[in-house]
Formats: sequence, structure tokens, C-alpha cells
Amino acid sequence: MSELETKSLEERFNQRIANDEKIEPKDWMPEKYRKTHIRQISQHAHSEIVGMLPEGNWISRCPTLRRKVALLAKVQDEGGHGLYLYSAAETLGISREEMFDQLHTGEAKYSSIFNYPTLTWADIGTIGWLVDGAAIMNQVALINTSFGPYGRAMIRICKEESFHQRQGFEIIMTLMNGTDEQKAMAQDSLNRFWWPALMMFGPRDADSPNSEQSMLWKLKRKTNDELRQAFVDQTVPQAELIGLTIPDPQLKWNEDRKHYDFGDLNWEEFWQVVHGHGPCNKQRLDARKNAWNNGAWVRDAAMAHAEKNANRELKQAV
Ligand code: FAQ
Repeated sequence: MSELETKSLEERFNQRIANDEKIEPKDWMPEKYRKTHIRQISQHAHSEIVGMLPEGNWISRCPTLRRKVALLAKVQDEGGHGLYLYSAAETLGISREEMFDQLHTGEAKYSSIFNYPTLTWADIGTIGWLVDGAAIMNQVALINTSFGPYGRAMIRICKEESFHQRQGFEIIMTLMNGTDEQKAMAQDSLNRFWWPALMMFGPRDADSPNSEQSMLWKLKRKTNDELRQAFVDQTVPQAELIGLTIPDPQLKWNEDRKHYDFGDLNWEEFWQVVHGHGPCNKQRLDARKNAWNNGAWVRDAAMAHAEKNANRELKQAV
């Protein structure tokens, strides 16, 4: 393709983005747009499936049968989200094997939040309330992302995440209506998860290498800092309503800005966790690698079955 032709395709593409048109997998797109989407969508998918692990840890120890049914369904939903997202990324020309390989070798990231342990039952409530709450804040904005398959996957995912958020909040509310020990358990869980939940939104805008281009392409519709602020503004009143204290002495309503001011995050900790040195990074990756290796026979059997059927159909056709 000549330089002139590429330039005119690029102009047409930029015009479509400016008009808020969706870009579909077979449409022409700049190579960098394709690669950036593979990066973000596959990392999002990895986050969903690694995210099954901290909660999976409590399925056999739920306090009641009702809680167990809800948690089982939630963890399955997260697996489903991962599958939609892997499929969306595959439309851009990467295979699932390649994506898993990138996860297993550490080339692809997944959300830092899932490298923290779930020590008590209250953590299951906190994950639903804060982690799904933060995920929705980010994902509702992504419904309007420019790449069609990603935006459409988000519609269903957001519906399910908002149910997860409510079930988590209801667990914490129940604990806050309970004994002193239960209240202390809920507060301790909030103390441990508050800052890691704020880290889910990524580095400050000034330190985010991908944001500027992703905002121009309308892959991201809001910046990391905008979403983090919206999450704090939404969550602080929820904590106050049920008698929990946000572990941030600098947290204060700012009447001029009409937003909460809050303390700075521990960015050293954030980057340590992102680069593989968090409390559970090794455990999480080992679990995923084992799942992939132990599932090899299922994939092989499915392929052999498909091949056998295809051969049978071919023979019948001859
Ligand atoms: N953890 O330039 P930016 C969920 C990386 S789903 C780890 O700002 P970007 C559901 C980033 O990848 C949660 N790495 O990057 C659930 C980049 O590295 P790279 C996941 C992080 O992409 C709930 C580098 O730092 N949600 O929770 C993190 O523009 C409950 C520089 O950062 C999504 O993935 C982090 N927190 O913005 C499941 C949503 N932050 O790739 C189970 C979609 C940044 O250049 C239970 N993703 N990094 O090597 C996004 O919106 C964006 O990718 C951001 C990062 C906002 C995460």
C-alpha cells in the first residue's frame, strides 16, 4: 500500500473516531490501535480469570449455604467475563494460546488488586463492594469505547458486576449489624483493601504512558485520576452509612471542588505489585499455569473429537 493510501485510510479512521462510530474487527485500523487494544483487552481478560482465585479461596468456607450459592455464581460470572474478553481480543488477530503465554511469562499484566490475600470472610464482602465497585466505575466508561466488540462485552459485564457490588456491600452491611468482632473484621478488611482498590485505576495521569493516546482513540473515555476520584466520591458516603471509617486521615470533603480530597497512594507499593513482587503474585501465576497445564488433556480431547467429526462429515460427503 502506498504512503498516500495509508494516509487517506488513517484520515478516514480518525474521522470515524471523531464521529463516535464504532470500529469493527474487519475495518482498517492503524497497527498501533490494534496492538493497544490487544494489550488492554487481554490484560482485562487476565484480570477477570486471576480475579477468580482470591474469592475461590472462600467457596468451601462460606458461612451459610445461601452465601455459598451466591459466591459460586459470582466466581463463575468472572470466568465468563474473561471468556467474552478473550473472544473480543481474538477478533484482533491474536490467539488464546498467545494470550495465555503472555500471562504465564509475565509479559502481560493483570490487575494488581488480585495479588492481595483474602484473609477473612469480610474480604469477600469487601472485594464485591470495592473491587467490583471500582471495576464498574471503569467499565461503564468503557461501554462507549471505540472498538465495537469491547464496548458490547462491557454491557453485559457491567450488569453482572453491579449485582456483584451489591452482594458484596450486603455482606459488609450484615457484618456491621453484627457483633463487635464482626464489625472489627469488616473494618480490618476495609483498612487492608482501601488503598489497593484505589490502585486499580492505574498510575496518576502524569505517570500514565498509555493514557494520552488511548483517550485520543476513545479506547479510554475517562482518565485514571478522573475515575479514581469518582470512585472515592461514590464510596465514602457508603462507608459512612454503615459506620465504617475510611483509613485515610487526609480524606476531607472539598466544598470548592465538590469532591473529596484524599491522601496520596503508596506508588512504590503499586509498582512493586505490578512488577510481580506483591504478596500473592507468585501464588496467582502458579495457580494459572497449573490450571493451563492440567487442562491440556481436555483441550487435546476436544480437538481430537472435532477432527474426528470433521473427517466423518467429509467421508459422508464423498
Ligand atoms: N494493575 O499507562 P497506564 C475486575 C499497568 S477487572 C496492574 O495507565 P492503561 C473484575 C498498565 O497495564 C479489573 N497493572 O495503562 C473482577 C501499563 O502497563 P503496560 C481490571 C496496571 O492501560 C472483580 C502500565 O501499568 N480492569 O476487577 C495497573 O492506559 C472482582 C502503565 O499504566 C481492567 O483491566 C493495575 N492496577 O490504564 C474480577 C479495565 N494499572 O500494559 C474478579 C480495563 C496500570 O503498558 C473479582 N483496563 N497498570 O505494560 C483499563 O482501564 C486500563 O488498562 C487501566 C490502566 C486503567 C487498568
